Parts: sequence; C-alpha cells; structure tokens
Amino acid sequence: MKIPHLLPSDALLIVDVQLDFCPGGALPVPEGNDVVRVLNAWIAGALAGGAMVLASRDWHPVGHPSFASQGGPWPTHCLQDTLGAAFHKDLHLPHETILVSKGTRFDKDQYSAFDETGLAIALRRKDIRRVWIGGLALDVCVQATALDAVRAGFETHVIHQACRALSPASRKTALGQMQDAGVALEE
Ligand code: VGL
Ligand code: ZN
Repeated sequence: MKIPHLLPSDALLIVDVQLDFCPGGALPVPEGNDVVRVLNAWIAGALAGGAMVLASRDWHPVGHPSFASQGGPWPTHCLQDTLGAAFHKDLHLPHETILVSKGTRFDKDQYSAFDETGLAIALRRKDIRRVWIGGLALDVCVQATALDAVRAGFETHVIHQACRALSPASRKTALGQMQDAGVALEE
C-alpha cells in the first residue's frame, strides 16, 4: 500500500465506516469491513504528516424519511446511539478525530458529509487544500461527499482501495461521474 506524504493542509475524511454498513449489519456493503485495514494505514500517514482526520457517520433519528417504513429506499439503519451506528471497532480513529454527523434531519436525507453540516467551513478554517476520502458506500455517501468536496473547491481524492460499493453496476456509474467532475482516483 503506497500512501502519499500528507501535510497539515490535507484532510483524511473517513465516510460512514459503521457496523450497519459492514457484513452482518442492517444495510451491509459487500466486503465493507475490508476498508478498515486500508484506512488504518491512511490514518497513520495522516498522523505522521500532521493532517486533519475526520469521520462522518450516518446518524438517523427513529422514523427517518430514508427508511422503508416511511416510504424511503433503505431498511432502518444507523439509528442514533445504537450498536449499528457505531464505528467499526478495529478502525483506529485518533482521539482528535473530528466527527461529522449527518442524516439527522427529520425532513430529508443527507448523503454527503458536506450537506448542510458546515463541513466546508470547518476545513477552510484549518486551511485545508486537499481532501482524501475513503469509506462506505462508494456509490452512495462517498460519491455524494466527493462531488460536494469538488464543488466546495477542494482538491479531491477518492482512495479506491479504501472504499466498497453497494452494487457493481452503481459502482461503475459512480466512478465515472466522480472522474467527470474532477475527482482524482487514488489506487
Ligand atoms: C448510506 C445508504 C443510506 C451510505 C447511508 O453511507 O453510503 N447509504 N444511508
Ligand atoms: Zn442512511
């Protein structure tokens, strides 16, 4: 695994590496747990280089509009303060990790960690220039987050090895759309 030299102007943004998105969870992403080993190496690189580490989490209230029980597309998942919403236990998040909770609204879903969270402002305050993204699911929240990062003006890299998708077909579409938008794909 080759990790670039990270700097204080870099941010590692880990998207939704939560138990419900791993095998055995409520909305499992195939091989979702395989991203943990890769991300741990990136976390070590971020710490060595003084880069910022952030972790987003899907953090839904009971009766969230994205749930099938409410007419939404997904099974109930990532309920606030439940085990399924916890980060994977083997993910070595440093204690200074900045958490970004999303999907908390009662009226609509937020796939992107930038969607009405103020994240772009938090990154600009730290003079972040480049954002490195990995996590779950590549074809849902990673994609939405990466597209918003580009729109917000950050040099945006998606760490391919550190992501898994819900389905092969939408994975392909997501990779194409991200590349067209100017996202750099990092092996
Ligand atoms: C996600 C589906 C529903 C994700 C979140 O984190 O990719 N996918 N909620
Ligand atoms: Zn969700």
